[in-house]
Amino acid sequence: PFLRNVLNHPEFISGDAKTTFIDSTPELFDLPRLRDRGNKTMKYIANITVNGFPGINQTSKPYFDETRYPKVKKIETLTTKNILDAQGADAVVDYVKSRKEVLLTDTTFRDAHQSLLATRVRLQDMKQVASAVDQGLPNLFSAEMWGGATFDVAYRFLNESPWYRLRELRKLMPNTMFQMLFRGSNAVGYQNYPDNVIQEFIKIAAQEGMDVFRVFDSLNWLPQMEQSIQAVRDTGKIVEATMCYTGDILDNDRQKYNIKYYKDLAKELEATGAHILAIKDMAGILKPQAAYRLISELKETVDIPLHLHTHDTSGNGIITCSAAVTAGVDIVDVATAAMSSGTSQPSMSSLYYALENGNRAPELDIDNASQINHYWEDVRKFYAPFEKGLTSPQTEVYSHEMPGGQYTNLQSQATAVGLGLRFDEVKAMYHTVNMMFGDIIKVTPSSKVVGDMALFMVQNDLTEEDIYEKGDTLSFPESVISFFAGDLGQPVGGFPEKLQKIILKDKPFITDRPGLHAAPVNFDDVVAELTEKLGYKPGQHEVLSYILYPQVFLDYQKMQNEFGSVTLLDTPTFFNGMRVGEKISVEIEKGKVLLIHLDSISEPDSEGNRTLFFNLNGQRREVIVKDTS
Ligand code: 3PY
Ligand code: ZN
Repeated sequence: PFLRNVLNHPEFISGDAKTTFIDSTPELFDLPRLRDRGNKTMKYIANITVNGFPGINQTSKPYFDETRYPKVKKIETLTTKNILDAQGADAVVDYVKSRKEVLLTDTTFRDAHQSLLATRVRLQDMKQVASAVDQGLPNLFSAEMWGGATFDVAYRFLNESPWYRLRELRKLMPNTMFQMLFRGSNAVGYQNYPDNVIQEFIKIAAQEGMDVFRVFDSLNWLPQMEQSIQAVRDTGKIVEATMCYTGDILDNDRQKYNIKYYKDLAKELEATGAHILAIKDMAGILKPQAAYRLISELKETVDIPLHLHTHDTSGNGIITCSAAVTAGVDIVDVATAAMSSGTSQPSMSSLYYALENGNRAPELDIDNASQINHYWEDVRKFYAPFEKGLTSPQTEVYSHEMPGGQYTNLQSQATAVGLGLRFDEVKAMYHTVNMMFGDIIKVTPSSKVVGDMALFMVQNDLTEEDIYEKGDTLSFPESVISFFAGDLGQPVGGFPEKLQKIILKDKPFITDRPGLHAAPVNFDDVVAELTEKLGYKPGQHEVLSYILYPQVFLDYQKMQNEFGSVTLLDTPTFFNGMRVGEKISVEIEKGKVLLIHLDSISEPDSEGNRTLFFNLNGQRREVIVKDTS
């Protein structure tokens, strides 16, 4: 399987090459381009081999057993995606309502790894299982594979374009509805964006293949969701209007978020024209009895289908889902077993058996699910350095209420500021801060504000009393100031005034929608600015990425120029580089393979540079790298 080039092409060797040879086989003549790709790829590998991947402390590349690729039986059936494409969003809603069985959304490609592996799962690993999911699990309602933190993490840490991820998976999964998590006016970011950015983002995401948008606001504040909900409706795709669940409806001592609160909110969300109502239990604190009551009463309150999202942090996720199914929930979120439980979603296979023989058991080919699960059992091992999650159920989540996706992140943040060993204190402080803030909904980005404040207080050994007594002299984290200024919208019941004064000092605050204060972005100006920076006219998706994450996007472009697309490398090589004597192959296009062998690595010279001796498709190559390790 050597790289085919003109000299070893059979027709050339046999002397049969005609004058039309170049026209009919142009791919043989782009050797310089392939060589350039090869050189850039080796440069990346050389760098990682010598200096390691940022944030990974492994000293040598681990050995892994051969991956078990899934062998699924293809099941022919009409899917939700087929219905959406042929008949539109309302037909999907009718289909969901007509089903007796509960439907499932598979979150493996998004929330599962966001919650377990710091969002680090790469496209390459999703691609190898994508067709198996599409063909083997066609009864899924949807696959959640985009949005939330995956958008910026892909650029920031994986040198991967989230748009490319969406397109590639779309090709491999033509019969599965794709679902994304959309943070309302905060889009896939951590701050408020102008309305026209929100609208454009949704339009382009829908064009690129997104089907279901779960729109939430981090304070459950409707004005921050309305623009997004309407924008999704305008695309003809499906919008899930979302209520984030916090508190405990069955706790009589904690009635800020009681059943009436959720029922009233459900009616308001339905009135926006949403197709589905999502109940987003981002921390996994919806206890089974509460789930039964909440779903039962919501079923009587609204006509649109209900979609439950929970996390298994407490270990009670399956019971919560099962109670919700008994109460009539239409769709629930689960993840493939090997990527489930703990701070992730409950296991798809476990829920299957929990409901088996009941009258709402999901339609699921459990053998296909097992095949897919074996694959993930193997692939999850590649990401061991990012495993900071919990190895056992944590019922203390009922007290700190930290979202599943935040837990590992906050743990890393705590470690980064030297509080790794005091994480228990940080969790307790997280609860204290929530109560100081007036008991707010905590989900990205409001959860980040609570986390930042908790870290700030533990780091500076501050108690709640200290904040009230000497708050005037403290400089609070930027995110906390911005939150109290109303930049994320208004919390349920308003801000606690005394604390707001202490934190804002003389800074003004707003009580209306932040979007009303944000001037629309002039896209033509941004295109011009970005064209100048990139040296080519960007696509609208790139313009959006630049607006949302200017520096992150430019850094990604810089990495692309230097190392080419590293998305295609296998994950162990991407994170660990190569061992001396190892050979890898990278299929950079169909039938075009780079065969890379690392022969040796020199000792550092007087300037600390090492030379790596590679063999690329039979040709010797040297790459010099500064050893900064
Ligand atoms: C996100 O916004 O990324 C979340 O997963 C919130 O739960
Ligand atoms: Zn979640």
